[in-house]
Amino acid sequence: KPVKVAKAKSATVTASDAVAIQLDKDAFKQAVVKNLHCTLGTDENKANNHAWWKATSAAMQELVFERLRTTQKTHYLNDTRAVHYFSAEFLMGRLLSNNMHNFELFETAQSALKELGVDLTDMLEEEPDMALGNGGLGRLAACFIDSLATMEFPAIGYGIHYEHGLFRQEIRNGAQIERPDSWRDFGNPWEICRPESIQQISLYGYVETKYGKNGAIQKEWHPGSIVTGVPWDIPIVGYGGKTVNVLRLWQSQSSEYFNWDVFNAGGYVDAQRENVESETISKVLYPNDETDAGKELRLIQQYFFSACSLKDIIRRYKRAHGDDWSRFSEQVVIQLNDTHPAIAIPELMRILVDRAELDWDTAWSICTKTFAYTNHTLLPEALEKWPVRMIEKVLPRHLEIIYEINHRFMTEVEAKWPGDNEIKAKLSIIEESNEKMIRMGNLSVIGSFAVNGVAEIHSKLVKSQLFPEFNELYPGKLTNVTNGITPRRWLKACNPLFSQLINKKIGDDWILNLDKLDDLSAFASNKTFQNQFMKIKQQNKVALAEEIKKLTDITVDPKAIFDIQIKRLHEYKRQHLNLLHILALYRRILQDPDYDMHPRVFIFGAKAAPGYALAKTIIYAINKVADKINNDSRVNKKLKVVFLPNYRVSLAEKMIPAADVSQQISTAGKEASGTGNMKLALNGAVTIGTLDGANIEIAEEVGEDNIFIFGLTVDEVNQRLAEGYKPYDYYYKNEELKSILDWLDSDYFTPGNPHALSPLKQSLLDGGDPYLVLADFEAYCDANIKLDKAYRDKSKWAEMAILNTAKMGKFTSDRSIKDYVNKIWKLDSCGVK
Ligand code: F58
Repeated sequence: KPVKVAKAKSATVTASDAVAIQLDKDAFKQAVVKNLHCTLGTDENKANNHAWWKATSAAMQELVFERLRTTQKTHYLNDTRAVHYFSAEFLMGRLLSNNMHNFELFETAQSALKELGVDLTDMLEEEPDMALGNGGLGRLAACFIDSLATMEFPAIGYGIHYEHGLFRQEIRNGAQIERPDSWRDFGNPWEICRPESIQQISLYGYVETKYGKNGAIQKEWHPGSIVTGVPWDIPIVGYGGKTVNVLRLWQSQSSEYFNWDVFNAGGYVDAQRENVESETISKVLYPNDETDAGKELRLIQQYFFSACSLKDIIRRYKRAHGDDWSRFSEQVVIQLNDTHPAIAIPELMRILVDRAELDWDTAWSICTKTFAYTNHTLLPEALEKWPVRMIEKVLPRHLEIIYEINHRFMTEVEAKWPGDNEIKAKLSIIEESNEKMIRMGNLSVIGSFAVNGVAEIHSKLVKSQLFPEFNELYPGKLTNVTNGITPRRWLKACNPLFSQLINKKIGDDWILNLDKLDDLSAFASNKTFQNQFMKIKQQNKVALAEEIKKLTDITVDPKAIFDIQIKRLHEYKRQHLNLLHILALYRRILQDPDYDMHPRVFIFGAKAAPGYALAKTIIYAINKVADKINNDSRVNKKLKVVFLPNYRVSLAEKMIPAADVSQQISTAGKEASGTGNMKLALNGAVTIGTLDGANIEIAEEVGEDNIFIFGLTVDEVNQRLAEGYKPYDYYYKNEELKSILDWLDSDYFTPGNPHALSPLKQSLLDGGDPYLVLADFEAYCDANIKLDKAYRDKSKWAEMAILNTAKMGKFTSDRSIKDYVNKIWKLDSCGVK
């Protein structure tokens, strides 16, 4: 029997009538069972949760693909301008429950499956996370494509179909162990392979200079190898189920005909090796955050997906416009998510100049109207540079083009600052260091029509510290778009109890218009509402306590404050500042068993880059301190420490709804924006944080009474460093701090293994404490005392927490996308009937 599909009215979308496709419970049951039988070849008696998950996904897929087809047809017929979001990372998490929520079918599915004897929540655990990203940058891309589809903007995400996503983290004896992530081992129901759209790209080889008819110089690249890119499409369901856009991820494959010369010449083994190498390109995601790996394979990954995506875009453009390039930049805007896809700039120049035979100026004009670039970091070690020698080897023609771009740009600089070689050296795409390097940031600024930072303060620093001369040269090019998060995943889906309470109180318009949450402000001091809110928080905490027990065997009291720090492990994010404060509390309770504090559970989730030794030491330290504290009956009624292994999107969804406190304690000026800060506040956690990244805007929204701000500001940090910061001063001045650091250095936490944690102390003292942990320690402890006091007043705390949720309207990714659309992309939405 065919699935019953009914279309709803398509007037102005509000949350309650946004349902484009409705399936009743019986139709849903039928669809699932049909797929169990016909797609999986099993039946109700034999099916385990995994089979049910696949059958349910397949049932959903029928709806999703139908809308995908309609969306693509509509976009094609309307020949719409579209944004192409180029990102080396898309941290999607799980898709089934998200797609059910966005089709407004979650409750239907839940009751349908219940009647089939299946618990939906348990079944959803079968889906592996699609962890094709490291952290904030990759998750931002995932939130953005959700908002783009929800607001019905023509958009396509382009990235890499990694065989292995971010490593799975195990904790053994307190230390991080990396295990491969194999998210596709048992098949992925959400991807469709599109062999009809395969692309081929070139690598290596040499460039031949030729002379054309009227003596014009022509360049011909003779590649050394050719790699095939196979596209996999993941449907991106907008809320309301009307528009379903696509995320297109490229998988590398060796080409049938590449290296036949080698083969024929008898080099069979070499030929095989090259085959293996081309398949290696999309094998694994580099697990570094905020450092640049500088590896040839990473450069090839970047070129591989950028070049495949450009070819795909051009194929589509030509279908509608033939060889008329004049409308290209009207139809196509490409957003570069950081510099990782920046090699697309010289690649488009190559296609326009060498292939389409446009003159340089025309080509450059098209190029610089097509690209826009988002910067996500100011950390010098994260700003990408590639050795000239490496680009010359891998992409010889691109190096020539980069030199030409730079040569012409230097003429502009000379015109603006005649004779100023210092500025030239600073702005040049080529860094004249020992080993000559290509600066991808400079290339991106020069080749784009817009450059944005990701929070107000960050964009200000991009303009004043990172690219001040560019800002002078191109007034108005540098701008801000503050990050955001999708409220569908990060409130509606992950916190059902709270979202239902909100719906009851103020209706469900907030799902598409997050500013509506402000209507909750009127109830923030209402005792009944406070009690309802606190009861739900408590239920969420009980659920997380059970998860903690299951994952770590640690028992925690849900009545304690749940204090959460979840993010990549990095010195600038200062998990070790949190740890020092925990040690201070431990010591205070040991010295005074009646030390007055509300019981508190400190919960961490964090992965460290495998090669980042100090980050791994910090994880080890947290786990070792946790072991001691959790097993010390003198303190463990008041204090517990939990490190949850393998932090990822699906774990975040369980932790965030249960948080009382959100730790956002980076050194001012270092965290570009942060987005976890927004997710936690949206779910009613109160932030303790520095004036850094989006914390500043969060503080503006919630008001200073509803957030615990502490520590040095950006200017104060710079001043301290300029004066010559001496961490030893703090060590000798603060007796508590000194004792704690010495304690860490003893073998108290690592019995039989003294000095295992010494590198930590070392980095904070002799290492110069580059992120000013010691300078902020005292202010942090004071802020924590205030927080602890505030928590004791239950009603006051509930009011603060509710106001945090109420004031998060600004931080929906729908608003970020509207900002991109208005400031940069200039797109029209395209309603899909
Ligand atoms: C993050 N960057 C920023 N990079 O650190 C964070 O403040 C911001 O909120 C977020 O981007 C979104 O704008 C980030 O996640 C990476 O993971 C890169 C991966 C590839 C290597 C370089 C870092």
